[in-house]
Amino acid sequence: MSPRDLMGTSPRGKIVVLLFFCYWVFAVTASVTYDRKAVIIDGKRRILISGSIHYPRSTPEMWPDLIQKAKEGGVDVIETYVFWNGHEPSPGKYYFEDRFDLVKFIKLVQQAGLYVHLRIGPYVCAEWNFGGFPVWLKFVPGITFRTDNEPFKAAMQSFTEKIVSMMKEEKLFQAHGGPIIMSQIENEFGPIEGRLGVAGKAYTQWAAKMAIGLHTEVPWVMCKQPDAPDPVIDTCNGYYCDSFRPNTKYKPKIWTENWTGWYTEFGCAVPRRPTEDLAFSVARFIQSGGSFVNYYMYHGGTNFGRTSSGLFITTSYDYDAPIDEYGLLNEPKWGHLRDLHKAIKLCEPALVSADPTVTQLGMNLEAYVFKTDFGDCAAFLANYDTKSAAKATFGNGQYDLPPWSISILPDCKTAVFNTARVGSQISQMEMTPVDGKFTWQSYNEEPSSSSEDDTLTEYALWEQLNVTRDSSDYLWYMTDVNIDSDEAFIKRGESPILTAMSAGHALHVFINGQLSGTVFGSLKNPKLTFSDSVKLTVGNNKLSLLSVTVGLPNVGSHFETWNAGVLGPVTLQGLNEGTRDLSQQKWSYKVGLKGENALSLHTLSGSNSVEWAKGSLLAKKQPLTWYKTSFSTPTGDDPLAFDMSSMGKGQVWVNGQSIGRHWPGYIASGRCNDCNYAGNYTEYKCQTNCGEPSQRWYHVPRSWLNSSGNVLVVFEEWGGDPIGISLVKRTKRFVCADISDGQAALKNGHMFKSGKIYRPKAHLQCSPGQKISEIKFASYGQPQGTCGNFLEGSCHANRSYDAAKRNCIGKQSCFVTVAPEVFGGDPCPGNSKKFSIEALCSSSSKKQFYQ
Ligand SMILES: *[C@@H]1O[C@H](CO)[C@@H](O)[C@H](O)[C@H]1NC(C)=O
Ligand SMILES: *[C@@H]1O[C@H](CO)[C@@H](O)[C@H](O)[C@H]1NC(C)=O
Ligand SMILES: *[C@@H]1O[C@H](CO)[C@@H](O)[C@H](O)[C@H]1NC(C)=O
Ligand SMILES: *[C@@H]1O[C@H](CO)[C@@H](O)[C@H](O)[C@H]1NC(C)=O
Ligand SMILES: CC(=O)N[C@H]1CO[C@H](CO)[C@@H](O)[C@@H]1O
Repeated sequence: MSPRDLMGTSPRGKIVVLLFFCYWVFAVTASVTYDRKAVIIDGKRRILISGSIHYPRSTPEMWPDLIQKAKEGGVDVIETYVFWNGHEPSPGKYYFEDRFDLVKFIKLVQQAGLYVHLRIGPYVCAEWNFGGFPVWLKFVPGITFRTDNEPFKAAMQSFTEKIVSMMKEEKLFQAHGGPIIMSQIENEFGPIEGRLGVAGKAYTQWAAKMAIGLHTEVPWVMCKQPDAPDPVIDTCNGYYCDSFRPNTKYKPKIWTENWTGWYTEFGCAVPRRPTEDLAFSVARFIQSGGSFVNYYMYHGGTNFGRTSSGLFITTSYDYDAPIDEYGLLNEPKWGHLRDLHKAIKLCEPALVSADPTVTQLGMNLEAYVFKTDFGDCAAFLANYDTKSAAKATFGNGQYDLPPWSISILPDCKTAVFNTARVGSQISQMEMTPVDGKFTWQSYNEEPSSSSEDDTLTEYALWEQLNVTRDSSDYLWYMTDVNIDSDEAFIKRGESPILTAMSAGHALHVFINGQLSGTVFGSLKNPKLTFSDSVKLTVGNNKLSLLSVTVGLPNVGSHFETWNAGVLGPVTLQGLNEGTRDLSQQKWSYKVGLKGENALSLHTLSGSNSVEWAKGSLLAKKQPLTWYKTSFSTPTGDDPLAFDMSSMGKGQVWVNGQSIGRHWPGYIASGRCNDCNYAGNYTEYKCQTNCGEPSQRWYHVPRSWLNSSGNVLVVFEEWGGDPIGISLVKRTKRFVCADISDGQAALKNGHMFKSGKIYRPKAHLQCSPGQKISEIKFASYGQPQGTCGNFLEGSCHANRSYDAAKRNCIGKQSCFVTVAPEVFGGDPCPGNSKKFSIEALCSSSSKKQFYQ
């Protein structure tokens, strides 16, 4: 009996039969199954809203709050990848502590009453170093990644089994009473499979079979995998997934990655995705029969330490997600999606039981109606036009649809939500410097050069990862260059040209301890060539190349072939002999920096083990320099960050914890045009930060700080000036609301109170510890502009300010009901109106000082 035989009965009949089917086939009380409409939990088809939160991208102290904010935002499922290289740093040696405490994370989700989608992978991509693969895997003899290769499959199976058995022991799968309702094996393999031919196909079959054989009793999914074998569900990733169809008629339509924004690369502008377009894409997916949508990311967080990849992916993984990097609500995105989720949930009974009837209501206008025999009816009215608003006639009503928008009618009559009308609060955040100045000390990292007692030497250029095994970003390539006294360039007072070819990602060239030049690549082209004249003197010259990686690549196949570092050739041009090839001469190697490996300057004990220069001896804008200072923690809960804008490139630690790589010296290029939400989104459409550092602020979690005596250590490669570094806190500057009165409001997920539609309310909320000190703007009528630039229109209720001032001044949060009587009457009867308000948030906190 195949699941297909179960189709064609009545909708509710199907669920019962399918459950029964699973029961006797697998002989277990499988409480999570699926059919063509939806995932079925405990016998109920569900519309599920999911959000990605990657546990190592925040701290365990942040987890409960992030999960709670996701829950309040209407999320049912927390989705996370499992990060193999974090959990198995060396073969068979596992780590599940601190930010990698996966069980704790899942249990916190469970305590909040939410489900988990565990995307084990264990290839995860995710802009995570090496796509989540441990680098030691690259050196397993005979390995070929992500294909029908025995050593690879053995390692993948062993880690997958490890995770599944942990989850079983802790009773975390739904069948054992836990929150995990779904798991993923592999990740976006479909696009690669074709290139690998027969072996690719065989690998897909093997991966599915291996996963199914683990008997988790929850469905497995494979994303971007059109040939996912039964019963594995193939799912969609992308900015829009409404036209996606699963590979069989008996699988539900699942969107595993709906990109809420996009990641940032060092050297590139920061992408933002308009809230209206994101909501539109989700409504489109649901109206076309989708039943599970995951926001990638819901909280992006931070690539602490050396976990980012890409290459060149920034330390911030904010992703323009509904919860920002710091754990604060990204408004209006968070609130607008919350309102969308409420509206969708009101439609759930109709959505899970009926298939939509699609009707054209005009040019670019469509109605999707879900109507059951049991009296449920939900409608989605869509306007696909990117320029014109539309008036749609539907049933007995008329509905105003802004361009590129969908209105949701949970009873087929009342429009409770439109994707382009953002009714939730809008916040403008601010990074406020904490008073006081850092007092710096410095330590010079002497450029390394070859010497008699070098242990790592060879008459060849070595591939970088082969030597470092990624234990550090840094590898020194050192050699001697002998120049005879009869060299013509010496007599002519000229300099020969040194050329060094590298597979990436950045390179500093030192001659006799002096920096000769720096080159670096980009995500699109990590390879680089240094080619410049260098000052050489008669006799022995010390040539030292400091090759630097910026995260290992995370996308593709054949990870075993990926290289970094100076692969050569390295040549010297303009000598009497012509060009001298240095590639085959004797090279010495040193892994890591002295301050990193020998001295551990970034740790508390290490930083006390050397004499630091202070006062007038402090290094001034020198390359390869360590800096140290100490500071006290400002009181309060506002998230903290370092403003690194005066620095070039390097790494930052606080109390021995790595905050990540800084690179504000890499200025963002891109096209930062005005952004219109309407029209197909791509990551190039709505960019910010052009001409500024790609990342200026670096998050330091409060849980890493003591109240005083915190040690901040910065390693700077380029010669930035630490005097410009400051500690800042992230607070709200002003908050706005912009609400039309034509739209019904939802209260606790309901549309009506004793038959009457709820009135919309403008809600305002400052950060904890802040109060609303001023109403900068308030207008009920037809105000123009957007938050920060509102203007009164010709229709304006002259008592617009009264209610706002009365309700809000001096409060941390407040609301104003949007109704004519609140503002002294209707200023332009018969016209549609809205209420726009902007309020200033001020904090009364005491001044803080550094020590
Ligand atoms: C890798 O390093 C070893 C020494 O550790 C060396 O013998 C070998 O040639 C290197 N291979 C490459 C490709 O660099
Ligand atoms: C958006 O993209 C889809 C799919 O590529 C295309 O069919 C549609 O015409 C595009 N719409 C607009 C307004 O560009
Ligand atoms: C912070 O406090 C912990 C104990 O709570 C201590 O182990 C650590 O050394 C302190 N860090 C600093 C920089 O003083
Ligand atoms: C509001 O302004 C209108 C037009 O200027 C005026 O007629 C009316 O009296 C004003 N109402 C109040 C309450 O000030
Ligand atoms: C990386 C990737 O797959 N990007 C795709 C995201 O979705 C958009 C629109 O659906 C595609 O154009 C991109 O290629």
